[in-house]
Amino acid sequence: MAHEKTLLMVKPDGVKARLTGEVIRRVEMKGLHISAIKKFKFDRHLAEKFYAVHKSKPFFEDLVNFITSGEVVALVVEGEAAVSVVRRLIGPTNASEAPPGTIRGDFANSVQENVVHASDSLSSAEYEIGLLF
Ligand SMILES: Nc1nc2c(ncn2[C@@H]2O[C@H](COP(=O)(O)OP(=O)(O)OP(=O)(O)O)[C@@H](O)[C@H]2O)c(=O)[nH]1
Ligand SMILES: [Mg+2]
Repeated sequence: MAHEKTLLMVKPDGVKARLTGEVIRRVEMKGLHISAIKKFKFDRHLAEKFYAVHKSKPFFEDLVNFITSGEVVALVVEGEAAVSVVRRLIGPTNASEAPPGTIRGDFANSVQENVVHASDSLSSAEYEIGLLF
């Protein structure tokens, strides 16, 4: 195991539902460290870069519309095995199937509006942090 950096982001639905503090609380309670934080609104150009891996997916247009629909809060999270630990804290993509105790399982019930994003690998973490910070 190693010290890692990952990107965690509260999406527009999470910010509107005032879940930013709850997300931060869970990350800190887990023993991870927040080394940077930023609130902003994606423009289309940045959203298309951020979600470039999904460009060919049928939901790409909806996803870009959603992520540009309001402010987000991006966090750089650091700690032991941070990439996989944060993915486990947020739960599976489809919030309807996410178990209780995970952020998506506790606060969402949709595949698209699922409260948070987190990098799925060290290389995507590097790409996403470089893009947003
Ligand atoms: N409408 C719709 N949106 C989807 C679908 N699959 C994924 N998404 C959205 O696209 C985002 C990115 O998908 P993935 O990267 O596969 O899922 P993920 O890694 O768990 O989610 P992120 O942490 O946000 O990247 C998801 O978080 C959802 O918001 C789908 O089938 N339909
Ligand atoms: Mg993803």
